[in-house]
Amino acid sequence: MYAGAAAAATAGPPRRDFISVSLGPEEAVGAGGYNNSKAWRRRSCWRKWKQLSRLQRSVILFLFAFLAVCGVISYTSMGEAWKSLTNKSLDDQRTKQEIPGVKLANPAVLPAPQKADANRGDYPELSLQKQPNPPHVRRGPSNLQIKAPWRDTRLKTRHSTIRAVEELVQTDKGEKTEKSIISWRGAVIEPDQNTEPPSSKIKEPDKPSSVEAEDQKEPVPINERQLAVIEAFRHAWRGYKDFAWGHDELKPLSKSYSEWFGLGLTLIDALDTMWILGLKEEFEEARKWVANELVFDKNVDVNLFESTIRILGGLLSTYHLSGDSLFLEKAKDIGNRLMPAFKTPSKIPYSDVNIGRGTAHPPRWTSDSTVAEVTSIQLEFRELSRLTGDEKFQKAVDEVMKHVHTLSGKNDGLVPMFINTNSGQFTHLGVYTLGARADSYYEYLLKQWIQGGKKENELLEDYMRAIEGVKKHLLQRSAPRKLTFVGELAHGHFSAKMDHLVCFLPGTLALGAHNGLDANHMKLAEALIETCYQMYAQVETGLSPEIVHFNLHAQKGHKDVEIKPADRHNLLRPETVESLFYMYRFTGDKKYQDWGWEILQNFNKYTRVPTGGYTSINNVQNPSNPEPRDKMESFFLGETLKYMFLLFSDDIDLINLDKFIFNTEAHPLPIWVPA
Ligand code: DMJ
Repeated sequence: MYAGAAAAATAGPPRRDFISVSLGPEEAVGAGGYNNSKAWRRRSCWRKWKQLSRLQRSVILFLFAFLAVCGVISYTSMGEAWKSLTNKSLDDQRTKQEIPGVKLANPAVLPAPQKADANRGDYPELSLQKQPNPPHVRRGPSNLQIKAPWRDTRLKTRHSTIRAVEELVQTDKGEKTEKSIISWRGAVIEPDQNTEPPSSKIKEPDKPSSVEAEDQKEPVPINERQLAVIEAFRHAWRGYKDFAWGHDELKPLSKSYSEWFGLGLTLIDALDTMWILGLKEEFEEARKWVANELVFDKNVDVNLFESTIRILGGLLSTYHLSGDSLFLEKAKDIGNRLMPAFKTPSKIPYSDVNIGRGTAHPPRWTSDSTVAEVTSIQLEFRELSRLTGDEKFQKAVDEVMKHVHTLSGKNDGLVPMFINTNSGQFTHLGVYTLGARADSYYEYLLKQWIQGGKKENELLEDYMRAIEGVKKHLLQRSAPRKLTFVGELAHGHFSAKMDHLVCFLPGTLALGAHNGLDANHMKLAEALIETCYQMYAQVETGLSPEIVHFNLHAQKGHKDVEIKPADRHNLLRPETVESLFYMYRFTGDKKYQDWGWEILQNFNKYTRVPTGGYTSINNVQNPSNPEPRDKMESFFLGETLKYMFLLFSDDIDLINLDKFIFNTEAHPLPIWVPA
């Protein structure tokens, strides 16, 4: 018994300033004494309550309610503070620890990228609607309401997951673990989850009824194959950083660099890949270079097409993903500097522009431009107009498309490879290919139509007609495996030659079918991607050459694919991996991931340079000496590794194809009226 209570029970009137604890009915005091029974207390409280006026009762009730609300709020914010404290210390520990086996090029923790027009935290919630307009930039149309593919929490989860899987891979080298790994934020990673045999279509969740609904989706954890892509990217980036920082291309063997335009091409091409892969430190460091070192006011000739798809496209997509207006400012600058290219008698642009002097010219030996080049800059210039409100960019490139639409010299929608900047007419008539010099004309017909909300009928007409032209004139089957391939036509003669570049086509056909075009396009895509895969699988190194010739008749001891000595090189090109990505997204058939995985392993086997970087090779037929060429093209980081990473992902919202359209350099730009 509590001593004070015992004293009260025996010593007269109760004192009200202490707590009494009664242990049993027998201890209750008789009538007239202090009655502390529960029933009595309840009755007495109730009586007191009844005696209060209505106003007093209301005031008391209000106070109770107020205290309850305050209690809930302070409990929640304490919880958050506690959580962020815990996370911060985990983050701190992590940044201090080096990832086992993965040596970062620069393990320093860099400051968060600063927006040119506002302070912002790391990778904030991104919404085009919410972004403040940078100075002098007009708002885009209100129908564009696109969110970045993930939110802050999503990216953070990804970083922690990357580390968890890295630890798994490093500790387990070679042998498979039975265990699931749980990251510190609770994302479960099944070590074997992506090595299963082909199964069904990716389960597409129901369309979110609103953007908010989409935001609530759980991020899909990174898997081992994606981690291998991240590792490959970091290895390539290390070479670039150590030996070619700020220059156009890495020469990984001679540990030096080459310049093409002198504009840090690899760095700009790789920006959005770093964002998508979640490589925050690398991104921030590159962003710093763009802010402090990237200057376009240079007396240098650049190729209009290449600088549009790589630089303008790269800056625009990075702007959309990061919300950082620095990239839009740079995009405007280069866009304006490229405009002199359109000052030609026909308005068909010249191939080259001096971005410092504001002059443009065709190549020295001709006044022709390449058809693919003048018709594959539209996605970027149109988007620049939408973002800036300055219609001159879109007007210039739309005029080119309208003009090409009306031209004669096509063969059932197939276009020649050259167009004259004076007359505006096709030249070198009679040669038709889906490879070099014509390829992305076809790709951009479809993609512009999608970008603009599927309203520009001339683009669709030209695309549909061209695919019919391909079927009629260029499709053939090889022997012995009856692989469907796209050959070339020269003055009525069919050639069984196919560039690796043509392997963009299965992906484009699949994208068209996904957007409601002829379902047979998907069938054709399936046949063609098999062929593109065989262009790797039938070769000694498992890597495709630049060009193959298909056998049309079975010959003993011959495969479908023949390679000429001059065509044996591999430049680390993306087209097959690009199409594998589309095919996997739209079918969910895991064989496409497995094929991509084989290709990545072969890149690692034959093109990886131990001191950092990857190199093009001269001979895909000689595994013991593939003859490294000492050059890492910027599209290896801009395209090949990005498409690999996306191919291995099961997250359809990681660059949702109903919201983004990839330019021909794999830079995602928003669809103006998303599906
Ligand atoms: C890239 O620059 C682009 O994909 C372009 O469309 C074709 N050539 C390279 C990659 O192969």
